[in-house]
Amino acid sequence: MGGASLLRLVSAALLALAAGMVAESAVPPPPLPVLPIPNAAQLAWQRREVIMFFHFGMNTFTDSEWGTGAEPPSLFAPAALNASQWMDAAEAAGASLAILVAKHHDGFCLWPSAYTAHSVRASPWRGDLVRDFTDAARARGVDPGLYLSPWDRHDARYGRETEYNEYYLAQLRELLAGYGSVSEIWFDGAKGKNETNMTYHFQEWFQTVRQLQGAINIFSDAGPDVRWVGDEQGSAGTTCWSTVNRSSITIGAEGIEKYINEGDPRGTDWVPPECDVSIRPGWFWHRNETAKPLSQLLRIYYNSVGRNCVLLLNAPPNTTGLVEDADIARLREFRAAVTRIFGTDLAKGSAARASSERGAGFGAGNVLDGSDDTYWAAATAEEDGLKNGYWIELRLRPAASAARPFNVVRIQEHVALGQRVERHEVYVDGVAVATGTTVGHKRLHRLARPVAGRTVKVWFAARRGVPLVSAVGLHLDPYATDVM
Ligand code: FUL
Repeated sequence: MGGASLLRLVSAALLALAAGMVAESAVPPPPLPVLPIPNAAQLAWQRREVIMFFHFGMNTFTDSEWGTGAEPPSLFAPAALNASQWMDAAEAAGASLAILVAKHHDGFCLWPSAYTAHSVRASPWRGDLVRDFTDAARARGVDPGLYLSPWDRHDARYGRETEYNEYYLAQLRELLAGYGSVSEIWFDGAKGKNETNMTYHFQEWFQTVRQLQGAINIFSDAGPDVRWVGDEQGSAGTTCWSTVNRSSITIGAEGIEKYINEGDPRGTDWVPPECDVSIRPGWFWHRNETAKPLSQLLRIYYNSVGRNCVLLLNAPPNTTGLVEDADIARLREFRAAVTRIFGTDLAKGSAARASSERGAGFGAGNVLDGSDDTYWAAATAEEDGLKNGYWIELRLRPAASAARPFNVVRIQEHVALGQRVERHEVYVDGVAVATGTTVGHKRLHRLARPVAGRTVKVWFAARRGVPLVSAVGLHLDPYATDVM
């Protein structure tokens, strides 16, 4: 055998070996994303699902919701303020992030700001609530967030564009440079009508935030990271896209509510919605108000978390400086109910099959493994020829199906690669039980009554690209009679 033919033989053998190795060990890569997609901080935020809000300040002591700014600091006198006790509320609600209103519209600052005399420094209390709050949160494994009202009814600079924007930015720097890492900053769009008006320099504000805090999520009506959902009832649209065109939203403007409530399937910016709602009628504590009943809090959960949103739940501390025991008990009841409903997945142990599968690592069974990171991916449209459409079917364990009816269907998309589903239908033994449009991070369907069956099929009737589904779960909500 000549040298050249030996070389040919060896290289052919090597090639065959390499081809074999590829066939044995290679898995298909994930499909291309459908843009836009969330960044890491937005993705982590979405998975929190429930976060806490604490409205406490001058209004707590004057029994109001919007202070005038004329309140003397001497009124701020909580006898036993204890931010660590507030974290009992966050813990009870199962929240991993808690946001403090550091300054509301009345302009009174809960930290000793160097730029104004209108702060806790001039009050009988004299502490630093931003310090107490951020320390207490971290000590309990809760990430802190802050709210700094743009609208300020106290400060004389308000209305003088450069001066007030400088003042506001200086305070933003105090908050974001002086208290360690902050996970969310809230820019409220509220502004009184028929009062002094002015232009806020949002671009300067946002860029300053980015400079000071790398992994923070910036909230406003228009993001850039997280958007307002457009109402204060904790209710997203039944169609709810994480995408919008930021340039179509003017912060604080009237008439934007519907657009931000539903999002925009053609939006080029990933700005998922946050549903802010108080567990009491007011944002601030009032003696005669009490917490919403469990049934209402659960309805809010379904209408927010169950519609691709994060729920921001407000629990207002009282004039003593404590969250009322009854409120904490209600939050605990709420979390216990959520755990009771979703802690058991009746789909567990089913056999899953789908219209098509992309290959190893993307099988239908991934929707049952409890992880947001694994998902069923259908074969691409070209491979599948779209002859079957897109569907996934669970065949329930025989013992489970007869004995254990369910009245909640949970569907989750792997949104890390973009939000895709535009329309879907759910069938139990061939009978339609629910239909909807978007899915997103999580879509919860409450059925009119519990059903039992052998098969549950979800049909993805319209979508952008192939659907990527990380979970299909079935649950029994024993509280459903209260909430339908
Ligand atoms: C609104 C404010 O006017 C309310 O007082 C409250 O702070 C709520 C969260 O945002 O725009």
